[in-house]
Amino acid sequence: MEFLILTDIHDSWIHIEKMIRLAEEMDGVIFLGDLMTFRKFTQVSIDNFTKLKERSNWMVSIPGNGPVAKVLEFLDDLGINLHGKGKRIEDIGFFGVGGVQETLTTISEIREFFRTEDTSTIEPDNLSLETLNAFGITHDDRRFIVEEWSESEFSALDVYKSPFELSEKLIFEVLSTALAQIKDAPLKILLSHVPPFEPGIISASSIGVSTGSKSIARFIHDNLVDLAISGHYHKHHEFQIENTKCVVVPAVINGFYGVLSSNTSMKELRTEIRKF
Ligand SMILES: [Mn+2]
Repeated sequence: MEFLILTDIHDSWIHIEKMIRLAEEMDGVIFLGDLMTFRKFTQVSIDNFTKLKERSNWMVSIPGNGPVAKVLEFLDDLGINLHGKGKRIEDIGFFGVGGVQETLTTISEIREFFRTEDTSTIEPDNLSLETLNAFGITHDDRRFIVEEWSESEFSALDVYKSPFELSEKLIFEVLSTALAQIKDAPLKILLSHVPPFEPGIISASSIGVSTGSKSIARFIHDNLVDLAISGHYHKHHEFQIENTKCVVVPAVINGFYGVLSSNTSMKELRTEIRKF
């Protein structure tokens, strides 16, 4: 079987014709969230996504971290929302969690990492420096300095919060509920918007550390998951948690899509990243 993987469309529809053609050719479409611009609602994205759904042979999806309530309703109405649910097609069971873990906790943990660990090998670019500066982390003479912050400086970070945030505890529960629905499937694929967390310094991340979810990583560690596929980073990245391959699919808005193929008789799953 073959599936088209799309993530982080963010209102970018210049590849709609090719998306539809690929959707028609393949057995199904997997969408990993962030259909529109952060916190915005765009009718053209509703119309194009509906068209894509109608032309697809099969489809599953999870919401990203930026949707307004109407977008969550839209995914539910299409009957494709796998947040907290599982859905099986032949031998493959897909199950998922949407959104992102609590941003303020993530930022506190990043600050703690830069305060306590050796980060001298991280070479941030200007954009990463901007992000780190916003988190109260400055860079001077190859050294990172974490500013002491008061309560009010912390609450100013509220602007970074996402419309769809879940506690790490809830993320774990959502995944448990979802997996239970496909527990008999020979192959189990975890779909999440935010990738699983990886410890230490991550060269693939622009700020040098993972901004992934610790619960998703722990869930993969604790359960038999054959493959984990996520979006959110907008860049291609792959890593392992135990025997599970974790694939971060780059964004449609950057011109990329993924292909998942399976040969169930060999219990083999492959992923590939392609450009439109
Ligand atoms: Mn995104």
